[in-house]
Parts: sequence; structure tokens; C-alpha cells
Amino acid sequence: IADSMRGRLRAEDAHLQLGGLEAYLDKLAETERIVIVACGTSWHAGLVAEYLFEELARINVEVEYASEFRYRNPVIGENDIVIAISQSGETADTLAAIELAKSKGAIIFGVCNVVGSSIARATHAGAYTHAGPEIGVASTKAFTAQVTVLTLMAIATARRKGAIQEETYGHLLTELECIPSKVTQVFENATRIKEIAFIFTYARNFIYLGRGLNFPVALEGALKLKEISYIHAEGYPAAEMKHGPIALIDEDMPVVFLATKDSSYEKIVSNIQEVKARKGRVIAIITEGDTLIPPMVDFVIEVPATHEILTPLLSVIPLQLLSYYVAVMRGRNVDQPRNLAKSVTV
Ligand code: F1P
Repeated sequence: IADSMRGRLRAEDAHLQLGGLEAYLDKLAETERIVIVACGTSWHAGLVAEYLFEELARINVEVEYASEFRYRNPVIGENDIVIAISQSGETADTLAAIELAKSKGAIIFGVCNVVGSSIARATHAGAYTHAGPEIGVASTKAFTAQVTVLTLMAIATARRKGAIQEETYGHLLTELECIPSKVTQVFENATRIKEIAFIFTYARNFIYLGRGLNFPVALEGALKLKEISYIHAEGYPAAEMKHGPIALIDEDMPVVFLATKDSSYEKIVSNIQEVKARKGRVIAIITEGDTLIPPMVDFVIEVPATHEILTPLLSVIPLQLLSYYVAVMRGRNVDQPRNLAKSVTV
């Protein structure tokens, strides 16, 4: 994250550096619709961006699996802006979605990690995440770097539109500057997370629940566990639980709640109560200093407080670490999981 922010944040002159996108900020601010195309973890980063652009800049956003978009007959045209997100910059489905949207006249922006990659070259403009090479197949730092860049884009667009006040803008920049040290603080909980992973090493299923900006984080937590430990895991918006998944809850079901202190907090607390009433085993990601949730649940992992819109940058880290430790304890190769390729080029 620090690498991704380096050179971009200039709190003192209230200026965000977004590479080639700087020249296109007016287009972003004027558009009525953004369509995000991506796959896997990058798609989850896109879902975070949906909340950010809608909340901050009041722009309508649709987030599409590139792998489906290319096979539909999507309504897209020259008034739309497409944001393609990809770590490798080589994902065939994302590239095909870009070509389709481009052929209909849409403007294409890219958020890629690999400089000069096929996707980066196919876009009209973009910002690199500069996360450095991903050694493992499963995206981890790519996700946080993508969310960082998308957050900067949403903030810059909102400011260009006059949709956020200068005071809020300044506050967000100050908070963003604190994120790298807060991420380091989350890593200080690694031993605790390892102990929790030990207890659940042989679980057969996991459920991840979150609301608002923590919903895509729940999806990403579940995907990470699936990818590297091969445990079946599902993420849902916590409010969807009562529409089906609640039937799965019993004393053998670990449920990971994203329960940080944000505007969904009270509702998440009542979702936790619903799961505990059915004897589910709850691991809650909470904000440091929260005293309400710990006595209600089986395990807690704390993350530092931050501005609500920056929450995913912190709340995803314990989930990545949990997946990592569970996978290692199960003897999995976390860098090279079976059946997965770093770039899905076909
Ligand atoms: C998309 C992706 C990754 C996943 C795996 C397969 O890649 O689904 O999120 O971890 O590596 O590909 P990308 O377009 O972001 O490179």
C-alpha cells in the first residue's frame, strides 16, 4: 500500500497523482455511468469501487464479471466509462470485455499492476497500482493496491465534481496517509490469527458476512480461503443470511463477521446474535477498543479505526492472514495452489 501511495498523496497541496488518469478526471466527473469489468479478486476490488464512486461522487456504477460481460450483448456506448481492473494485465476475459466496450465507443480506463501489459496497452488511460510482483498466484497485495488506487480515483472524481467538501477531502487524505502504519498494526495480530487458524484448520466450510464496504471484503476473504486452502467458503451480504444461508448455521460452522464500527455496526451486531443463537462459531473482525462484540463471540481480531470508506484496506488483511495460516497448517502450497494460473490467458 505504501508503494502504491508513494508519490500520489500530497496532502499539503491537496493533489492526488493518478498518472495518465489525471488528464481524464473531467471525463470521469462528467460521466453518468461507470462500468467496471474484472475477474476474481480484481472483481471484488471493483465492488469496493462501486460503493466508493456512488457514495463519494454520486455516479452510477455497474460491476461486471468480464467473463460474463463478453458473452452478453451489453448495453454500452460512447457515454460510458469502463474501468478494467487486473493484476496481471493479461486476463483474456478482461481483455475481451475491453475490446467489446471499445468497439461500442466507450472510454476505457485501466487499473493494472504490470507496466506495459496487454490490458494496460488496450486502455485509453490508466493508473498503475505499483504493487510490485505478486509472488503467489492468489492476489493479496494486488487487492489492497487496487482498492487504494480506486479510492484515490473516487476521491479525485468527487472533488472534481464538487461532490465532497474540502474539509472532507483533507480529512480523507490525512487518513489515507495513516493507512500503511495501520496495516503494520494489523500484522502485529499475526500470532493471534495463527492461533485461530489452528483451531479451524480442519473445518469443512466457512461463511463470511459483511455489510456495505465490508461485503466485497467478505467475498474476498472467502475466495482467498478457497484458493489457497481448498476449504469450501462462501461470502454473503450479512442481510442476505436470512434469505437462505442461515439454514447452514450450526455448531460446526465457522462464521467470519466483518464487524468494524461503521454505519452498519448495529445491524451487524444483530446478525452476530442471530448466528450465535444457532450455535455458529463466530470470528469477528472488530475495531480496536470495541467492548460490545468480544463477549458475544468466540474469537475477535482487532483492526485500527479509520474513516469508513477506507475500511476495506484494513479489514481484508486479517482475512488474508487467516487463509494463509489455515492453508499452511493443511500443508498446502500457498504460492502455487492447484489448478490456478497467475494469468488466465485463455
Ligand atoms: C484475475 C484472477 C485473480 C486470481 C487468480 C486468477 O487476475 O482471477 O484474481 O487470484 O490469479 O486470476 P487479474 O486479471 O487480476 O490478473
